[in-house]
Formats: sequence, C-alpha cells, structure tokens
Amino acid sequence: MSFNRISAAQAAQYVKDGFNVGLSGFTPAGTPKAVTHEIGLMAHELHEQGKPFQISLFTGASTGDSADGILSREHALKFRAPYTTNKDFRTAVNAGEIAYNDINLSQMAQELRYGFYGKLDLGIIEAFDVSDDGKIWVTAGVGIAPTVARLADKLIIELNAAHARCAKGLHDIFELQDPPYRREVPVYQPSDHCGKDYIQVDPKKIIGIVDVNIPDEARGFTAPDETTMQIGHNVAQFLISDLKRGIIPSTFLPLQSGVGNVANAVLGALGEDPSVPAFQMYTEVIQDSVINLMREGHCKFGSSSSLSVSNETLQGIYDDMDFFKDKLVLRPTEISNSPEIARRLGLIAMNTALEADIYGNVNSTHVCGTKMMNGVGGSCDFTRNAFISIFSCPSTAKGGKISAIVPMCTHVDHNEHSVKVLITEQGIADLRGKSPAQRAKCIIENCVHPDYKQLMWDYLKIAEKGQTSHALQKAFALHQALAEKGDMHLAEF
Ligand code: 0RQ
Repeated sequence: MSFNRISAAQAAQYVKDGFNVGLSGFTPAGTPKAVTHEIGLMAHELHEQGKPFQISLFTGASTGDSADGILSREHALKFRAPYTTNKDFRTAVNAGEIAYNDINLSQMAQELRYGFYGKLDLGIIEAFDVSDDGKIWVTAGVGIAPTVARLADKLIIELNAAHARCAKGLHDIFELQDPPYRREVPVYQPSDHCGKDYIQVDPKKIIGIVDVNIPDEARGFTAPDETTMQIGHNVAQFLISDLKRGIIPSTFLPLQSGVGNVANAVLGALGEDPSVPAFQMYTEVIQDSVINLMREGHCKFGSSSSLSVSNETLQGIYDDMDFFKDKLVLRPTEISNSPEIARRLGLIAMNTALEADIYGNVNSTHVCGTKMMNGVGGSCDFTRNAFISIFSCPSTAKGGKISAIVPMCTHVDHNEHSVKVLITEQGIADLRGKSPAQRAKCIIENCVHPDYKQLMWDYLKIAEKGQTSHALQKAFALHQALAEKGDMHLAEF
C-alpha cells in the first residue's frame, strides 16, 4: 500500500474543534513536531475569524514548544494529560485556562483504553520508518504510542529523517491487556524484551505521511553546582552504606531516576563515586548523564521510555549504535513505569521534591499548594513500588528565601507511607522503621538548612501532641510569610 504524502499544514486540516488527539513520545523525545505546530497556526487563524477551536491532548509525558508551547499560546488546548514542563502551558494552567489532569504516567494508556476520556479521534506518531503493511518504528521516545496507534480512528505519521539512523531492535513494544484478561509482564531483568520492535496497525488507518527533518526539542540542564553535587554525594553515600550493611544485595539493584537538574547531578555523582558498583537502570527517561556513564562503564544497561538527551548526545548514540544496541531498550510507558515490574525488580527510586514536610510527605508539583510546576510524571509509579524510595532536593530555594522542609506540605504527591529516605545537601534522613515523631527529629537534624532549623524545633514544641503532632493554626506560617514578605524567615511562630 502506498501512503498519501501530505504537508504538515494539510495534516492539521484533519483536526477539528473538540477532537481528542493522542501523540507518540515521552518528553520532547519521540513527540511529533510539525503537525502540532501547524495545528497551533490553524487555531490562530480560526480564532481570528471568531471560530471556536480547542482540542484535548494526550501524550506519554511532556512535549516541546511545538506542541504544548504553541497550543497553549494559541488557546487551542481545552484539556491536557498527563505531564508537562512547558512554561506557557504552566502559565495557562495556573490562570485556569486549561483543564489539566496530572495523572500517573503508567496509567495514561490504560485510562484511554478504559474509555475514561471518550474516543480518540486522531493519533500523530513520529516514526523513523513505516512499512506498507502498517508496521511503525517510533523514534527516541515511545510513551503511549502503541495505544494511540491502536485506538485512534485515524493516524498521521511524521516520518522524521533526523532519526533515520535510529536502530531497528532498539524498541520493545508490548501493550497490556485490560482486566479481566491482564497477565504478568514477562520482564524479569531490565534488559528483557517481551514484545516487538515496531507497532502494528491496520495501514488503512494511516491517512497521511508527513516527511520532516526536525531535531528533538531537547531541554538543557543547569550544570551541577556545589549544592546539587553534595546532594549527589549524599545519595551515593547512602547507597554505599546500605550495600555494606547487606540491605542492598551485593549485585546491586536497578536505579530509577526522575528528571531535572537535581536528578541529572545525582546520576553524575553516582557515576563518579568508585564505591558505587556499575549499575543498571529501569527508568522512564535516560538523560545525558546516563549516556556518559554508559560510555565510561558505570552504567551497564538502561531501560526507558525515552532518550531525553541533547541532540548532540542523540546523534552520538546513533553514530555508535553497535556499542549502544545491547545497552538500551525503549518501551511504552506502561511497561517502563509498570508498578508490577518496579516491585519485582526492586528498584531504587530517586525522585525530586519541591518541598517535604518534617514527617516525610513530599510535594513535587504545587508551588505553595496552588501553582502547578510540572506534574507528578512517573514519580508515583516508582515511589510507591520501589525497594527503596529516595527523595532529594536542595534544603532551600530562591536564594534561601524558601525552606524546602516545612512543617506541613501544602500539597502531597508522595506520602509518609512511601517516602523512605529524604536527602538534601545538609545530609541524609533515613526514615525507614521510624514513627512520625522519630521521622520529624531525623529530618530536622539531618536535612533542614541551619537558617530554618530552630524554627522547626520550635514548631514541634507548640504542636499539639498526637501520632502526628501539628499546630494546625501555624502549619503554614512559613508559606504565609513567603506570600506576605517574599521570605520564609520568621522571627517566631
Ligand atoms: O525554579 O529555576 O525559577 O529558580 O523550582 O528547581 O532545583 O532546578 O530542580 O530541575 O530538579 O526540578 C520537582 C520541579 C525539581 C522536578 C522539580 C524552584 C526552583 C527552580 C526547579 P527557578 P531545581 P529540578 C520524572 C518524575 C516532578 C516529579 C518527578 C519535577 C525550579 O524534578 O518536575 O520527579 N518533578 N517526576 O527555584 C518554590 C519551592 C521550590 C521552588 C524549588 N519549595 N518553592 N519554588 N523551586 N523548590 C518526570 C517524568 O515523568 C518525565
């Protein structure tokens, strides 16, 4: 079957007001770019003519400016799930303009299949190859692509020549059956493959192929600084101590790592520490630091939903495919983030907090409880199910005006029942086997910045005694001070 070759602008014309649209990819990696950009331009024109145009958008994780960015600026998004990092999207969400459902990434594909969002009108998939009989080879990120490809009424393929050298065999595509027919996912080691390296669709669904040559819209990271390097060093120390105590088996356990500046620095520090054994990763994003660790022999294998790396690093991988082919696998998010597999493999989960409270509850998403930062991403998928769940963050933010450790979190993404270790540049709070009162002492002693330490001890003194002691009238006094004078420093409670 020969497919219809169309331009991105022609492809955008298929998208109608009120459509549910699904995209391939995970982070900007593997996410289509040309058609979504044209949908944004089309929305602009339609709105100028006074015509309504808004869509609901479903993805694996965040996208780049050519999807979330332009669509937010053009007021073309009615609804969005699950994770985003785009600044303009954030502004629109926090202004109440877009309905945003920040769900766990492992659940996005199945919630679409379960019918929670209605039918999927159109899927747009970025691929590096497509065969006449409907085999689609996706690029550097998979996300929910297999489910989008199967459920969508119609499909548009962005055939991206920038990924022409992406290797066949790099992907492991496996879609879960829905209850009551679901079976276990046969992944017993990070490197196990359980599916095919392509997505199979009925070729009649493909209404057009858009030929493009566009690099990924990779996000840059701030270079590690003294604080993030110290956090990384503390994480390494904690893992080595657990290894020595025999808690972590001598063969070590696979690591999961979130995204961001802190996560990138932590991985770098782990690689530099000679006492940390060469490790495997079972995670959702592979960042630049992991590729460097692979080249140096510190990371032996990486299973992920995307290669969320700089374009230079990605081209380096494509150039060196003989080296990387047996060290990487890219999977759909419901497999990379599968709670079942996280439990079975015994992952060491390492994610980042915006703020944590003295009892070990963690807020990763809402600044001061109201403003969305990015979203939970896959952090809940892993945290709840890992062998050990570690959260790290600098002890202060915004030049010391904000204490990341507070009496009570203004929003809770990860609760005290799942968070096992909290680490800042100040030190390590091992919360395992501790009561709330013991955890509070441990966190204040080890993780709080010296500027805020006395305040936390004072809070405990005025707290009403209970299983979890609190002074409810004062629990958000630091946040209130921040709102009123731009600084959490309080003279007293
Ligand atoms: O803002 O750059 O304007 O100063 O938050 O903070 O320290 O650069 O840290 O890049 O690692 O991001 C939690 C957002 C951390 C990220 C979060 C401000 C701070 C700065 C970023 P500025 P840093 P990072 C993977 C799994 C989601 C959950 C997750 C994230 C900005 O890691 O989105 O891990 N996690 N998902 O100044 C106000 C505070 C603050 C604060 C920091 N307490 N109050 N602002 N900041 N603490 C994701 C996927 O699934 C793909």
